[in-house]
Amino acid sequence: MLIMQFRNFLILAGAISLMGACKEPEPRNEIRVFHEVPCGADRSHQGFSHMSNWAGSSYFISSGFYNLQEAKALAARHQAHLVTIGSAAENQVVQALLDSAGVSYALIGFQDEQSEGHHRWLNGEPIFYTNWQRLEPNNTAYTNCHDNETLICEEDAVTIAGQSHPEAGGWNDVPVSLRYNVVLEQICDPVDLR
Ligand SMILES: [Ca+2]
Ligand SMILES: [Ca+2]
Ligand SMILES: [Ca+2]
Repeated sequence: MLIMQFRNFLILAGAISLMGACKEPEPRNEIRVFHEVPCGADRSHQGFSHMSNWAGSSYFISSGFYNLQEAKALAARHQAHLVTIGSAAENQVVQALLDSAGVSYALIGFQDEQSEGHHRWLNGEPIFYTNWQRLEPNNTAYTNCHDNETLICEEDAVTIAGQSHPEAGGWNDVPVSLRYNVVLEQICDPVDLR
């Protein structure tokens, strides 16, 4: 009897250790998995012509044109923010998005509406990097300075330029009333990717 019980115990122990051996290995590098998954792919692409993923964010470029106020509303509707650019590498990612969509200029989330000359990211992100074009920001609209008798010479929104511009990837402050393509950014949620 005791021998039988011991034999059953050995069989059970063997089965458990076999189950353990078949278990899926844990992913060793979660960051790598995180970056490779197109995290924005399941979100609505309606109204956006291209998207790309980089370092845990998804980037979308609008096919339509929006001024700064409209762009903020667009971002809120898509649970995203107007793109923030924190490094030369991220600047390159955003410029490449403009180039793939054939866009010359697009609004980014940088602005100085509250305090002239004190540019801030709309989502409150710290400023690690800027890439102003030569003589920018100049806060001066050389064209379209009047709109229905109202002076709109101030420039408090900011665009990034595509490859057709001699200073491609460079930033320029522009009037908040003018409409441009818009780049939105979504921070991917790693929990969604499991
Ligand atoms: Ca960013
Ligand atoms: Ca300004
Ligand atoms: Ca300017």
